[in-house]
Amino acid sequence: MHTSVNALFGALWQDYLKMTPSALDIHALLGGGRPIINDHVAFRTFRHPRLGLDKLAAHFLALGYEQKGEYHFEAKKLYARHYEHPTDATAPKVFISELLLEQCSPGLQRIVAGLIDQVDEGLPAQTGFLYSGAPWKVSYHDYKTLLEESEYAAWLAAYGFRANHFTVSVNELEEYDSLEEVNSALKNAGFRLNAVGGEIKGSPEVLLEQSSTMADTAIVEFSDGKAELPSCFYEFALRYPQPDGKLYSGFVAASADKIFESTNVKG
Ligand code: OOG
Ligand code: NI
Repeated sequence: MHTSVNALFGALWQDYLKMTPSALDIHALLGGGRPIINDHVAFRTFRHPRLGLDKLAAHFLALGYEQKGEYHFEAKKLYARHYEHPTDATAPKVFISELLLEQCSPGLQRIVAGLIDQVDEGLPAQTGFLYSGAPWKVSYHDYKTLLEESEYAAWLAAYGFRANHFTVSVNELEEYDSLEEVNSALKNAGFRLNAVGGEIKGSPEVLLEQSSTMADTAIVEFSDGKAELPSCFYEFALRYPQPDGKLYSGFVAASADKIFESTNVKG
């Protein structure tokens, strides 16, 4: 386990940069040379005793994070929770989701069982697991079969365990006051935004507005060849104050449902 929040997020960031080279351009564009504060990062996994959400969360609980909200995505067959650090205000929030395998087809379950069989029981607790990528070999054929049923399952089979996005805290940006301005700057610089359900997900009424780029691409090595696929993306979040004056710190399931689509192959 990592000994500090900084060490863990530093390592997550280095892996994420390899998958998302545009992240540095986005920092330069939005930060104007100043450091960017990240609101949260997100991870994906399969629900399974050996490597479900709890196995990933253990790394954050060990660093003092606390479990907060939970979220259900019926159509995508996902369950998620978010975690916050109670005292370290600079520690990004963490959003972890898992695919509910028991609700998926026998064919998908069979392919995923073949992946999970390749994972040693002790692996998910090891330091570095959260940025280790795919701990299994998968064929392009199986990847395509997963893709027909679940973009999420296919992405996870190809990319495994790593931050699938970091999220700029728009509240902390000095030169931008609204998510519209951030989106315009991104589009003028040539970035493609996730437009599923509109470029801005959420509203001041739900205390959270979010947008995201469509993922960069990377070359994935399958057991039977290589393919260029969507990798990881950058998200932008603007939070609004609650009645008690504190910024809302949760997530909004209806918005998250669309953010997941930032790694879609089609679109
Ligand atoms: C997570 C999508 C949800 C948010 O901020 O609502 C999300 C994912 O793509 O794994 O990040
Ligand atoms: Ni997010």
